[in-house]
Amino acid sequence: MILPMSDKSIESVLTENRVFPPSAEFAAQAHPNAQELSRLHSLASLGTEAFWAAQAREHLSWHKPFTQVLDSTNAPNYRWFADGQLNVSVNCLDVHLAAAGDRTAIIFEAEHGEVRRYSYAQLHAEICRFANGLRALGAKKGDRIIIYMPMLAEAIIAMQACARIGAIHSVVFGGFSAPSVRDRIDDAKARFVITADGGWRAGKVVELKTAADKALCEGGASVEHVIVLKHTGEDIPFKEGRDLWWHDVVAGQSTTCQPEWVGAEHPLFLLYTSGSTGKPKGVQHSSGGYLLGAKLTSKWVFDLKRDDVFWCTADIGWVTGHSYVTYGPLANGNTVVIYEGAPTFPDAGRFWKMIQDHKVTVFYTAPTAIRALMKLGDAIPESYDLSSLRLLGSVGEPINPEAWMWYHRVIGGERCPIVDTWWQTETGVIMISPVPGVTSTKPGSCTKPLPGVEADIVDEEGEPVKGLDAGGYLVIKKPWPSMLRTIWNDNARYIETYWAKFGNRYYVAGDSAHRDKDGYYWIMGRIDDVLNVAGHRLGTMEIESALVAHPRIAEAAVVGRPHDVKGESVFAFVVCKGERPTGDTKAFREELRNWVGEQLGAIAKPDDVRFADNLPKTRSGKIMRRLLRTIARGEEITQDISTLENPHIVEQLRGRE
Ligand code: 7RM
Repeated sequence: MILPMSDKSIESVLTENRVFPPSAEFAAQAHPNAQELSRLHSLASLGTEAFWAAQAREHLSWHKPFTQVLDSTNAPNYRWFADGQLNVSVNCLDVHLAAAGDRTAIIFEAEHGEVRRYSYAQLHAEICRFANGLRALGAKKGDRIIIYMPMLAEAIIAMQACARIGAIHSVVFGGFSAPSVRDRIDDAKARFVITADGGWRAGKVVELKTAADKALCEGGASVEHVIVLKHTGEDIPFKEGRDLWWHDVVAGQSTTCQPEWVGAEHPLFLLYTSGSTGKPKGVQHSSGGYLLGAKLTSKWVFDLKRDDVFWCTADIGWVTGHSYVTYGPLANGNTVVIYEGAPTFPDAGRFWKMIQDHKVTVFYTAPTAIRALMKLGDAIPESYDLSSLRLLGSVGEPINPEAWMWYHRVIGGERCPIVDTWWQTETGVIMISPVPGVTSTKPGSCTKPLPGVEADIVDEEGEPVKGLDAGGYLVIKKPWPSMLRTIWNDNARYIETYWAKFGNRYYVAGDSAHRDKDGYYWIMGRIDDVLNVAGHRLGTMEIESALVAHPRIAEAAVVGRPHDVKGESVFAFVVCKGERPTGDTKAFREELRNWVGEQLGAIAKPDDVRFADNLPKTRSGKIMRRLLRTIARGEEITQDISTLENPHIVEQLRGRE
């Protein structure tokens, strides 16, 4: 394993000297404010267990209060609040009904423009009806239920209904194909699949039911029923006995439903996520600890208040959609916006129009979306009224300073703080992030750990790195309530992947990081994305940032390519603003090489620069670096490219068109 980062390569980090304190106006209304945050930090510094116990008592509604806080008997399989009982859906819905039943919980916008609103009371009623319907089919506590749906209110209803009866949901992203659905059904041994006749994306129907059928032909023997929401109205095959319409399942069901009280450790969901090797892992999350984290971080990081309209653009197929659409904001009684379709449908102004129309106050999206929209120019967002926005968030990958500055200037009107939030499927919730009313931000840094999170950066021996220019493995040194509990069916893999490296002492995130003189964290990327060029360690991310800083470059991905003399050389895939350069591009490639040389030093100059219309992205928007490495090496492609957002781009990346 190559340890990340030499002094040289972090120059850009340590010389980033732009600092953006929150405005006095924002700071004055924020919670936590500076005083509240320092109180939280000092409480946590007295002991994380007592800190989390106090938070759990204050912020969750318990059916049976817990007496045990952290159980480390089987470390690193930690347990939190284990003898307490609660129900997650009660904490997200019922607790608001008396005082805020009329408040809007969900504003749903369909791709074709229809808008539907659900108050907390209506949402509660729909969840209860569906939960009763599930029970009538025999679904019970501990059953696994696959949810394979478009981004509809019904997807949230399905998740919450599972939580209400103690069933364990596993949401499969609607963009995934039949084999992924099948693998997840089989690994989880799911009894039910909840899907729709189809979904809308860029004006076309995504055939979910057809994919589900295919998955069930090839496997999925554990599935008894498929519940199908009528949404597009397409004609679909229907298997008598096995398949049931959603509207028939809920017909005649009561709008109240006795919740299943579960232990705090009862699994709330499995979410499959890819690791660096092997098949996707079923990350298992708890009920109590997870919900506590989702609720608190929604409040702390997004400063959510009663009148906020929060739009997290993530699909519920990703952890971000779990924690910051379905669970966190609803536990706080906030209003969330959800959108079914493509961000550029019918045109690239869709996000900005929705912000304008729904008066979105807090907007949370991914750097890849920001860069894609940035590429299309300022005029589009500038033609919408974005003045309702007061806070912006970023998640999923490091955000390059150029995209950060654009987000700040063009979307945030230079008045909105940006929270760059670091976390993972495994951490459950945001771990390192600015607290927007307090933390001064720096473009490209996720700043500092939240209260109760004991992050550190350690070297190969597990010793904390010292000094300014030292980088290493990002680790979390104390268990936290929303941490994953295990990998479903594979506890050995849980221990091996996240704990074994440093003798089960720390949770190893798999990212490399630096800490600057102010104690700010800079995530350099996955530890397997690090290059070693002639003995100099380079973060691919930094070279990408340098490239993207060029006025003509919209997006870049850098990978290593084996090199006879230098060990590895830098290979850059580049997307230009406007047209892709074709014909003789030698002069422009040379210009870019020199540009990077100027920014980072000659060692970082790419040996190869290849232009493409886009980068290969997974459906969640992450660049598939492994595929790029294969292409850069000129090797045969063995990866499955069917899960790419844009498989057609591969030929272009290979330089064949
Ligand atoms: C929430 C999510 C996790 C990986 C993680 C990092 C990267 C996420 C940031 C980030 C830099 C960030 N879950 N990552 N957020 N890198 N800055 N703010 O994305 O499980 O799908 O991915 O994503 O490498 O390990 S995830």
